[in-house]
Amino acid sequence: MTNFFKSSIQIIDPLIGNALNGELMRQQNQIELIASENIVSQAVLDALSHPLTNKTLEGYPGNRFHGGGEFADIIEQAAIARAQALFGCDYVNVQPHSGTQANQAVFFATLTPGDSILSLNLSAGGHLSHGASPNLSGRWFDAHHYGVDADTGLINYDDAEKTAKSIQPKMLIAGGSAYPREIDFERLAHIAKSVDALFLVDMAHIAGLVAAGVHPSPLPYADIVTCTTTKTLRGPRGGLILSQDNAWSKKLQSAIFPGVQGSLHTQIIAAKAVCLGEALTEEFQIYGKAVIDNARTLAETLINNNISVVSNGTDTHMALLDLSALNLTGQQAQQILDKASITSNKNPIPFDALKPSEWLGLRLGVSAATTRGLDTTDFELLGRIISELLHNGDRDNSSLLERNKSKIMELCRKHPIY
Ligand code: DSN
Repeated sequence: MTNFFKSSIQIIDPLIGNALNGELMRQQNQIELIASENIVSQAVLDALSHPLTNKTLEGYPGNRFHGGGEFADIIEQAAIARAQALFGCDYVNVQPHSGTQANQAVFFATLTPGDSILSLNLSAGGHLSHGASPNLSGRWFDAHHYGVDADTGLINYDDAEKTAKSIQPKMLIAGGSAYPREIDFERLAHIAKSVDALFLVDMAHIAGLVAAGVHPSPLPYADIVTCTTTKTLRGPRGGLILSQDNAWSKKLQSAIFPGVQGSLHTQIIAAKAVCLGEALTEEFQIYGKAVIDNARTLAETLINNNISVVSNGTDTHMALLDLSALNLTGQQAQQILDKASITSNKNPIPFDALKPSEWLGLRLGVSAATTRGLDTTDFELLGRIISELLHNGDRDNSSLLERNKSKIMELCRKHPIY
């Protein structure tokens, strides 16, 4: 007998229940190094699984299209107020379902199809939603890209300026998914201004570092900032749109609703409020500092063990490994680390091939493992394990794999989750 309101998922739907249990055990028993992931608090999980998910609402607090929104209004207003306090900005929209939808709403509010945009090249660490050809942004806009210097791996600001002067974009975009260094937001804002372009910063990966005060904020320089609440901000899947002032507020509000989205994901907005509240604490500042220390330690250990790291280090939560000297593709490296219970992802490196199966990069991020409590000593060990595994990558060496896997299991036991 099942009770619709009480029976657990294991009784109602064992296929999905068992897969969920498997996923929990997978997370507990591996070290997560995918740079876009993190491990949320129990409070964030409580919000995500709350019956608030039943509530349909459109519009904004105090101005909804459906009744019964009084508690959702309290929650959405708290999320907005917390984001305003955290990032020191006037305009906040907490409704975007994802970072990509936040970007789409910004485009919808500020551009016309056919307008030119200028963003960081995908292989230099940019993002699909910034004008990549298979993405809607690449189909609807005349997208151009700036890149990084081949020797340093750092953004080539002179190149960005030259391209901006020649194409006169309507929008200059900074940020992405795999650029491991601080971005000179002031310089890019200056370039945007010089060609009368809007300046959008997508700080999806670094939002938590900005919130913790361990990375410069783009808000004083950008017309509009977007981010996700996952990744370093350590919240649920979803996006935010922010701006230091209210210049674009009316257009951005209607671009999200009714522009590119319909009803809210109310339970996700509650989880966003919780993670933003957590990010306002001193504990989160300590976490942000630990993320930076751990990422530097990981990058330094890899370099000291003869693994090439793009830009020769990191200023953020991630290191991008260049595997070309190791005769490995990113895909092969990802599979080798997987076998030792380390989860990572293949990634292009600057000037890489177009085909994902040929990419020569591996992206490693420390945010999730830092949430687990791993410190610099643990990351030195991880760096040595990863180096040893990658240097021996093409050999079938099961004892090496087992030895390193048991060290990873030991780290997992030392730092349990949930
Ligand atoms: N852009 C993808 C990543 O960085 O992994 C998803 O957020």
